[in-house]
Amino acid sequence: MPIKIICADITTLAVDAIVNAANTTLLGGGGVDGAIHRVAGPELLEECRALGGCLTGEAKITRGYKLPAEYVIHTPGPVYQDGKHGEAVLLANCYRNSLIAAQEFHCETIAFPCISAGVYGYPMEEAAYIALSTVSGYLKETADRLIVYHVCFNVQTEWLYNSILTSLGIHGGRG
Ligand code: AR6
Repeated sequence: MPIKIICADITTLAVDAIVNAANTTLLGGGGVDGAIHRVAGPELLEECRALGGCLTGEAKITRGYKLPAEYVIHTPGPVYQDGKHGEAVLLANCYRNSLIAAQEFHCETIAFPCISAGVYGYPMEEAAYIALSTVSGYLKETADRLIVYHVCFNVQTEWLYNSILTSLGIHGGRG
């Protein structure tokens, strides 16, 4: 299974597309969104302005500008309330729609952060489970040849992702 778990700063990765855990304005913010805009430079914001925002769970693609990645796929995750407001479906949609966008742009490699698990408060374990089960389900369904990196920002998260991957019976890999 072409799923890899790595511990890294997503802005340093020379993949075809990195995914931005954005907000619905697509006009930047903190967390991974802020980091991506800082490295990409002001042209990214300019392109984002022209997109007119994005609904939660949907995804829009831009160029990567000064990033090593060719494209950025922007997807606003759900704000976690109590898990009873459709958060899981919306979060799964983020992963699916990002993968569809990557496929449309003929990407071979894509890197995801743990969407919604920072500022938006999604419990990390549930967010990681949704990430891995959605991506592996999509790759199986579509027989897509994409290599998907799940980028963890610390070793605890990396450990969690690896244990979920094992519990799902998926053979991933590092790096
Ligand atoms: N590389 C990889 N992962 C990162 C990086 C990085 N450089 N920086 C943070 N993370 P968050 P959200 C991890 O808060 O919860 C913004 O203001 C982080 O540890 O970036 O979806 C947007 O504009 C966490 O595990 O995204 C929105 O308003 C994960 O990325 C809002 O935050 C996601 O954390 C979105 O919140």
